[in-house]
Amino acid sequence: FCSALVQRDRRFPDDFLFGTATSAYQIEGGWNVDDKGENIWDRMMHTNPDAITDRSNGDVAADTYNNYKRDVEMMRELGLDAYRFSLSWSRILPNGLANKVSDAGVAFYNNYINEMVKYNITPMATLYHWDLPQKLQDLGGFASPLFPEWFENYAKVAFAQFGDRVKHWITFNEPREICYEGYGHFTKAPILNVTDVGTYYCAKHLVMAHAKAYHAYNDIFKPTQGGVCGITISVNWLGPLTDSEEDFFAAEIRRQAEWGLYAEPIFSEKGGFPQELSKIVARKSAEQGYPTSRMPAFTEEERKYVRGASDFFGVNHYTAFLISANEYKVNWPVPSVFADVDAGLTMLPEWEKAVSVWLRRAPHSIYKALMHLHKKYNGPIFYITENGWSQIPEDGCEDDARIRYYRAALNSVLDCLDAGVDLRGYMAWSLMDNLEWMEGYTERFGLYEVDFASPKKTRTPRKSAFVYKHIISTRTIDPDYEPHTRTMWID
Ligand code: PNW
Repeated sequence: FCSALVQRDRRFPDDFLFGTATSAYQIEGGWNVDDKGENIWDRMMHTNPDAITDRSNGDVAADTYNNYKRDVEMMRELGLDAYRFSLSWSRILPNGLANKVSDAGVAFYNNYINEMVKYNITPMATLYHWDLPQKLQDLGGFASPLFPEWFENYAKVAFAQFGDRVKHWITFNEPREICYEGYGHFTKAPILNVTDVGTYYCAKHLVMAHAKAYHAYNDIFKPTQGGVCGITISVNWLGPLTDSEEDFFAAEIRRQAEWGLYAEPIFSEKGGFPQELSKIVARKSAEQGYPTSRMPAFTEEERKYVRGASDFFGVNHYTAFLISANEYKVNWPVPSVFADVDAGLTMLPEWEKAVSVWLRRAPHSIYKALMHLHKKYNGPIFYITENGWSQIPEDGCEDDARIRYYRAALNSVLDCLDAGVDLRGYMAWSLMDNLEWMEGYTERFGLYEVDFASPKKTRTPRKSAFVYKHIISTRTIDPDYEPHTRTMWID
């Protein structure tokens, strides 16, 4: 972070969308108001509090259900062009299925969206950010081949209710975290830990569900509403630890398992699951006595239906890992996705650490990840739909490490734009502190601090909020900019 003169010269285009991101369960609260149905995070946090670092839950969270006008005021303070948020499926369809639409749930999102639109903030809505209606989980959730149909029906309700104002739709947030962490491991609800097939079954049904929603939008809604529909995949940079051929191959297989499972069927020319990984899983499955591969295949018809079914590639990017064929291996359960991959991973000690164990400031990681995707998938339209930095609550509002992170990240974004990547926007995670899933309220990602002990869940801008505001309004990164006040204003 040193090329001050060069940076000052470089500008973000006027139509580049600067925003922030959040998700429903992490901020809304109102978990049982009106006729809202129970979701898998409500269930897990209520029945298994020991799984959560501080035994907390999202019953109230930042209480956006009652504070949404303050949230939009913060968007105006920052001067955001766009805001990415998610819809809670069981708030809109208490039953999970589309037989009954909640008037109260629809009214809440109408109010919230109208407040954004009133101030010219482009709403970007995610249909699914991890809060599956519990009833659908009881029926198998993403492991059920009926899942794509349930999701399509929910998506159609959302497009019909909100699509006159919402022109940017994201079907799923982070398939890897849904499928691997929720079904193949125990780090996200519903903590199934079905290591052999959980991730792969979920991946197939998730990708099919995405395609169904995409086609429904494209065929029925897009002609009159004129928006776009895509998917957000977590893509950290995963490069080889050394120049050896073995490490190059190990990194490729690891990328296929981390995000290729979800990106390849949609964005590759050929479609279907990643080829090398498919072969490895098929071979190991046979050796392990499974009658068919643990990774399900796409029929020819499904492959064609899914391929190309996205108007943009949403990327959640945070950090980088270095992959090794022989070193840093852990004892994965056998069989499991990462036993299938059979590679180790590490980070470099000189990369500054955040409080989340998986998060460090890795140099140029956005540039490396996006250039890789840009070349691999023939220059699709990208949005960075999340990027952010965590700290402990005690660190308060003087968040210089976060400022270093955002400046470096946005510099990398400018490098992508210079290199011809069709990157249309950048959403910082997050507008404000929120429920960090299994870590509860112990890790804070907000540009605004939230005082969770206060009755009103008071929001206070951190130093990084002033820096981000300055970047947005000037369309440049000034590495020497020092905010001289901690009192916020609306331009
Ligand atoms: C995202 N990683 O998850 C989620 O979309 C957010 O809901 C979450 O609050 C945020 O990032 C911060 O954790 C991620 O291992 C989880 O690199 C793990 C990783 C990245 C993103």
